[in-house]
Amino acid sequence: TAGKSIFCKAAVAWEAGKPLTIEDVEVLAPRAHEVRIKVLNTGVCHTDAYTLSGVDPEGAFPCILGHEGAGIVESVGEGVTNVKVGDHVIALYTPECGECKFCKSGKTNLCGKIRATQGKGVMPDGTSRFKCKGQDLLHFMGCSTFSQYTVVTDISVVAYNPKAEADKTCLLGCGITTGYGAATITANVQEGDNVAVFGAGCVGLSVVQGAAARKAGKIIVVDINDKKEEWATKFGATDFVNSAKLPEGTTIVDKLIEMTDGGCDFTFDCTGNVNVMRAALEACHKGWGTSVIIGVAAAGKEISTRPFQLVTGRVWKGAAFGGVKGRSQLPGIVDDYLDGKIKVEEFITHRHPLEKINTAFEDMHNGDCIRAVINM
Ligand code: NAD
Ligand code: AHE
Ligand code: ZN
Ligand code: ZN
Repeated sequence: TAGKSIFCKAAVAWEAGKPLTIEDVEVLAPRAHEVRIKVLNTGVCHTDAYTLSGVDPEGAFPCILGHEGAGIVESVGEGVTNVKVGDHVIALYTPECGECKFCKSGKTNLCGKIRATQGKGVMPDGTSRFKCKGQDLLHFMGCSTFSQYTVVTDISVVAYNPKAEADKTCLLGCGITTGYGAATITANVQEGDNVAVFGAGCVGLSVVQGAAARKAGKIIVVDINDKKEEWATKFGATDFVNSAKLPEGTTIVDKLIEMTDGGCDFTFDCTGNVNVMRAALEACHKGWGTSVIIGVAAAGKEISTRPFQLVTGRVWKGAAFGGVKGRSQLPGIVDDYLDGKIKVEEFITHRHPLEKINTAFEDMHNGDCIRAVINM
């Protein structure tokens, strides 16, 4: 099929705030340094809902959302050497070119090579590979996994051990890797460290899993949904606090400082709420405590705290994709999953066929869902 369009089904976001609609789309052939993937499974991440809601300053419509997907390489364009037809792959919204200033620095997993066009919803040559009803559809986060076939740049894809199944590995394309990496790479949690994790979704529970792997001391999960206590415990949390049910006059910051003899070594925001981000920073131990922002906040939202919080040694940082370098490190994480060192299927609470993808968005909003996996 090299050089030819494929016609398939995709969930299209025509405009912000509206449900997705299943459409017949045309997926053009991959051009030079592009890869066409038959998507087998995709997770639905909170970030897909965030962009669909209209609060993402980079959100552009109509588009095909989805960035947590796995599948098989269907065809490759000229010059592609890192994957071949038939490879089992995960799409990478954080690509790795290995050549740009970011990649060469060794200091970050962010890659600068295609970020500008990715943010505009187009391929590096400035055009789209999707057509529907006579118009172009935009790509999303360089992945667009809510389509049965998608085209990505070669630096945005990585092959992994095919013994691992796409209906699990898709979640390593975002949620699980993001949280696990934030704990083990960005924070580099050490044995005995006291940790607080705000927000027990797939991302927060993955931070818990990473902190537990590092034999952290206290691993305190903070959420406003009591149903998350059982989930937190399952992934290795030692304590659970419902921040909406504290006694009058006690803040979550007071509570965490009391529980950890002065504050946490590391805290993580996995909610995207800027007030939570402030509390997470202020619950850090004076002199060294570090707070990692993972949650994504709406356009116009800003974080604030008294500068004194930083003067007295607390550190505010953040990470995308858990600081994980997709092409060099993700295959090893898949192997860790196969070796039983990382839980993956435990996060899956719902499964739906592509036609029911809007149900996955409803699942996310009703509080009983950790991850819904879509069968394409
Ligand atoms: P989710 O919706 O599944 O989970 C969020 C959790 O936060 C829920 O359990 C909810 O009850 C809890 N929560 C909401 N308000 C709270 C509050 N005030 N205090 C405490 N808990 C609260 O989301 P997810 O898919 O796990 O994603 C979490 C966040 O991380 C989102 O903002 C998402 O956009 C972002 N994200 C960022 C990256 C990255 O690379 N930086 C990657 C994936 C997701
Ligand atoms: N488009 C938003 C920012 C969204 C954002 O921060 N995305 C994260 C990944 S979330 C995955 O669920 C990310 O990778 N950020 C780094 C980057 O380069 O986008 C906005 O505010 O404009
Ligand atoms: Zn995501
Ligand atoms: Zn790069």
